[in-house]
Amino acid sequence: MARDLPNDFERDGYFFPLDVLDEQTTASCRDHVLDIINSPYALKLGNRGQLNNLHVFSPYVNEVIRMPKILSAVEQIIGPDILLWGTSVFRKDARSNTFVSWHQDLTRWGLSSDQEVSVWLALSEVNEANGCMKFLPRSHHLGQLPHEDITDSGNLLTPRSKGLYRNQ
Ligand SMILES: O=C(O)CCC(=O)C(=O)O
Repeated sequence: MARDLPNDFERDGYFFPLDVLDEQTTASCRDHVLDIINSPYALKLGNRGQLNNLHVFSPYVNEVIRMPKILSAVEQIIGPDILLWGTSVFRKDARSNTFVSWHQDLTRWGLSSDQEVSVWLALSEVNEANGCMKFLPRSHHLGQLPHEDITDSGNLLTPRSKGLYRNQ
């Protein structure tokens, strides 16, 4: 079946895969993010498990998120007037118990307009066994649903004071 980004996104709530970063850019981006995670700046951006808004701090990240392939995909969904809401890095180390609990981004961010799209960039190999992003296909047709936050030390969305990386 032919892929059609805006239609597939509207039908399923996601579009995957999108070939954006070449191998070299992926590796350099991963190294750059790891350097930040291991630096004292990680605490200014959240903690060593979830770092937010790296683009404000890192010109390199700021450049990557504006790559034409990314902007073009976003534009096909919400049009050319694009406002960046934020950037986040979720760290899922091998054999760790870290995960991101089920949520809808709009609800988490306190937004109500569905003129929003999240771009998820994999900075390492992604498969079902190693913590890939999961979707409930077509669940967006149910609209915004109430959330229950799951408090768990491995949940990267658990407030910092109770999370795995609380002291780091
Ligand atoms: O990486 C994940 O498991 C979740 C990421 C996520 O929630 C997001 O990109 O909005």
